[in-house]
Amino acid sequence: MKQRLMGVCIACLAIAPAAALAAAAVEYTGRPPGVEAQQSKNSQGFPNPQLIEGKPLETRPGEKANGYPTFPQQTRAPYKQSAPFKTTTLTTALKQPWALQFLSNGRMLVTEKPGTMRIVAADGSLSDAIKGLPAVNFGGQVGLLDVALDKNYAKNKRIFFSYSELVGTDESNIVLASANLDEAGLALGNVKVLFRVTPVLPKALVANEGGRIAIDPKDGSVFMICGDRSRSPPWMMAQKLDNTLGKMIHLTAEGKPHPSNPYLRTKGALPEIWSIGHRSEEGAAFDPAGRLWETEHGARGGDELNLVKRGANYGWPVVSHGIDYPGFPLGDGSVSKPGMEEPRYYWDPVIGPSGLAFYKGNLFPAWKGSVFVGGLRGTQLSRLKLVNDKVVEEEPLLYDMKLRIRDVRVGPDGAVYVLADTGQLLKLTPN
Ligand SMILES: [Ca+2]
Repeated sequence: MKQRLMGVCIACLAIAPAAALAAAAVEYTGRPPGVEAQQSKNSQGFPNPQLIEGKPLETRPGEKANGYPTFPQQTRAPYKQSAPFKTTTLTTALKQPWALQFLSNGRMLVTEKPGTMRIVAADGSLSDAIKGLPAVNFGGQVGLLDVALDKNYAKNKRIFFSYSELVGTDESNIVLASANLDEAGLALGNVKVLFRVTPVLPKALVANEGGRIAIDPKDGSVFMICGDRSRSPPWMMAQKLDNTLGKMIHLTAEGKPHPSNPYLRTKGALPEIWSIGHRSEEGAAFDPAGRLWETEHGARGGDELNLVKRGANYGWPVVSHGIDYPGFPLGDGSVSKPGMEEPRYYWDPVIGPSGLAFYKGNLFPAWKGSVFVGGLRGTQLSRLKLVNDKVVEEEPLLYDMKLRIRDVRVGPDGAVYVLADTGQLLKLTPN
């Protein structure tokens, strides 16, 4: 058990069983030996945030003893309370929900990791499972993952979705597909696989697989984040251009490498690659200025919020603001190197960042300029206020509900919608 857990990101396990956490505690208590938690604990056994205006939420020492931010407020931004809100639980009946998108009339399209997609009505009632989905390899962190609507969905009813596919009996990879959704008939038609992550790997490697999709609001092209699937110590796949592990990929809506991609004419490089050096990306979203951001899990420490640029290298596993699971340095222990992008923000210790959504609505004026980050291990919805691409304040919402938050989206009505691993769909509105 101990050996098996060493290379697995405990923060990312679908629903971390108490036994797994107890066993992992031998390896990783979330704080250095001898340092006792000062606050009450969340459902994952980690301290709740410290809520003092102007002070950081985190009070524990970082995992990386010699770690440091490379610019002010790259980590531990001050807490600031913002707008009062009320939380409505629309349903608790979803099965390991992973992603949601908004259809018309307040309805939502939701994926469930075991391999089903449903429509949730505005009142929270669930449709039957949508028919016509391909077979999904469900287990660990994977199954049916993200869903996104085509930029012209109102006309063409095309959706994009990602899932883990079994290859033979022992191998798997992440797949991006498109289909046409018949909302009234609850069926998918014209299902096409657009892209498969390469190489295929043993299906036992169920961690750090990525799968989050973001649609470029300018041209409707499709980005997907592909995790590196590495155990500990990490391999160098994310730094190599001959595979799509540890990468952001960028395709046209028809599934071709996008003509603006950086390595189309680089010998030996895969043409779908947009950026490299990622580990385990769980959130992706465009900001109001039309720029792509992502969140990714570090190992021990070093969870990141990144602004994604064409052809950039995000450093994994050469540089990190965290350490490897057994407590060893990653690479030579550096937090930065020339030619590698620094995260715009990082967490050490980790929160297990998941879904990502910029607030673009009008319902909460106080949340304009903020981005929301779901927290799995942190069991919180982090609100980060950005000014000039720097985080100037951090506020943990919903932490008292003790839920592993998987996805967050801002609805067309300006409300904030949140999915939790244990089946909840929550709606946040002004109080
Ligand atoms: Ca990085």
